[in-house]
Amino acid sequence: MSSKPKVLITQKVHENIQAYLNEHFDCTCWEQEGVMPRAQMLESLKEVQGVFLSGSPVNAEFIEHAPKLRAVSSASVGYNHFDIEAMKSKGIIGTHTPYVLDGTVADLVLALMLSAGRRIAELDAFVKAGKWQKGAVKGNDLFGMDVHHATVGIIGMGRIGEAIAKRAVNGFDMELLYYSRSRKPDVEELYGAQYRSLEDLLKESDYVVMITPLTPETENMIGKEQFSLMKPSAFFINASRGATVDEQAMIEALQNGTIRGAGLDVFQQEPTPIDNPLLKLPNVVTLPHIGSATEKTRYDMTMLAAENLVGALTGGKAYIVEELKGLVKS
Ligand code: 8YV
Repeated sequence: MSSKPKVLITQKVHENIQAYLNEHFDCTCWEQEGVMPRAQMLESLKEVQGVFLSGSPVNAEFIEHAPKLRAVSSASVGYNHFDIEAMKSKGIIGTHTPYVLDGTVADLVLALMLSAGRRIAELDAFVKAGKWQKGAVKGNDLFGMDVHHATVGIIGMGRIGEAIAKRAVNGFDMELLYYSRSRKPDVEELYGAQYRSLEDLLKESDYVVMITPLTPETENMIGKEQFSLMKPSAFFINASRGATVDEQAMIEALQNGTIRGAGLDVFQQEPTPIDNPLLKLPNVVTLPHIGSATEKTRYDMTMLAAENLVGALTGGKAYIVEELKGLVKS
């Protein structure tokens, strides 16, 4: 019988990463594309000490099915799918994958700002629909808003926020405002970032960027009142989690001209239903939650998640999420 810890791998991973996991663990793996169906996942938890997953909820139901569970490793930086209290009560460690995706997500945020501000997706559809004809375009029909030298307000100045700040200031000469749980003297010094209250940030920014983790404090942080503070010429960008925003209030703000447009990588429900009114609005750029989705970054995240699982189950190095660090004695 194998003396290696038993673990469940709920998605197919690169062969190198699988080989690394096999060296350390007795693995039960989902071999097909996509993620192991929930019912099967729950049935497979009985004997395992560790689980590798991405966004699947680790809640009371999950934990009830896993009496031997000691660690869950998520291949994501966000961990709002962890029920922290339930995990704490059973002493289950949770790990995530910070750092390796910062630049990739920051690139996408700049792409959303450019795409919304310069109307890239809308005008691409315009050309392809054969509407770019002599005499058909009048006055400022095709004009958008500059990104360079505009004011960007970043909500959530963590590692990804800082990578966005760097690009916005060094690449686009933007004015930088931020709102965060704590002041970031380094970011203020390096990029001239100015701290603002949430209200003032919303009032002063041309591009408002949401990049805060989803927590009880940030859930529905932006709603009708907050949109009404924004400039009618401003754009709202969300690459954090859909639930940080009251989506209905955002739809209304976009439909009635309270704000000019939006660039969204995340939605309240994912995949977002095809009848979501956001999908009908020309002033909204929508993406299917691809912030970290490049081959290299997803490989790096998956490798880091595998290393975290090894570290968590063998007392080695692991990126344990902040709220669960106390479970490990140093
Ligand atoms: C994840 C993300 O890959 O890291 C995160 O928090 O949002 C993405 O990069 C995705 O959530 C995995 O399900």
